[in-house]
Amino acid sequence: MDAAKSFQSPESLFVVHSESARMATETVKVLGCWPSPYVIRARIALNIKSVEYEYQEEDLLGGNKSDLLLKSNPVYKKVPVLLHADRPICESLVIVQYVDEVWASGPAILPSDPYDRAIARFWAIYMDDKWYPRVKEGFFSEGEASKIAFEEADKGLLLLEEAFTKCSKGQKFFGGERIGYLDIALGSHLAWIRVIEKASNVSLIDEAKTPNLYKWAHDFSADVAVKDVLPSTDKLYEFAKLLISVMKGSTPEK
Ligand SMILES: N[C@@H](CCC(=O)N[C@@H](CS)C(=O)NCC(=O)O)C(=O)O
Repeated sequence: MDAAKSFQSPESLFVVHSESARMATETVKVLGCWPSPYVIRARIALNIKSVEYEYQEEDLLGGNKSDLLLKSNPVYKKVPVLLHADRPICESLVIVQYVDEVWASGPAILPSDPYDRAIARFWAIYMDDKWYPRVKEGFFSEGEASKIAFEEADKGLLLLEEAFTKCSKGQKFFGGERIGYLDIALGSHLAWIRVIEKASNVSLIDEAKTPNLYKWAHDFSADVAVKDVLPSTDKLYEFAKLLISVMKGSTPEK
């Protein structure tokens, strides 16, 4: 390698460091919707880093997205959006990684080892692309379609139980002794999982079938960075009834 090219003067290092320090103090705003597991991810990441932020609730059910949301996420028009120094960052997992990098001096969210980081990203994509869609399908469909979807979701949980054993290396969380990237990716769904278990009379994260995930779910929900942003089962259950009635165009059952 050309030594002259790789050399960074002490002055330029100072400029780089002071720029990232300045960014860490810029204003932070989250556009969200409280029942959204994806919004919960962004909020947990900010809580882990003790970042203060303004929160703006979007009325998604009423179909009233703010101009700021439409302008900030013109591609998907979805929450969450993180506005940092008025610049938008979209997609929950991208936001979690961004928060980890900008507030790097706080507790690490992604694993430090590149291989562990790659594995964590792999399972997070699996959860979003494969596993959670089956859970949702089980909930929103009926009869045989619902049964098959829940069976697939169950198989996915067995894979995630195995992934937990490997990633946690005998510790409390996927990320070790503290909540990390995969904890946030899966844990953000816990409130909906409990509601779906109650409404559909199924057992997903089950003490007998997935004992490690069962214990993990308890520890995760009780964590200080999580407990105030994860909605209660009762509150979310009421919302789920409303959501279904809006989807069916009817009045919610009491
Ligand atoms: N892949 C996105 C999913 C975000 C998402 O689906 N957000 C939903 C709320 S849970 C939303 O904004 N829906 C509004 C819409 O679809 O118009 C992420 O991880 O951020």
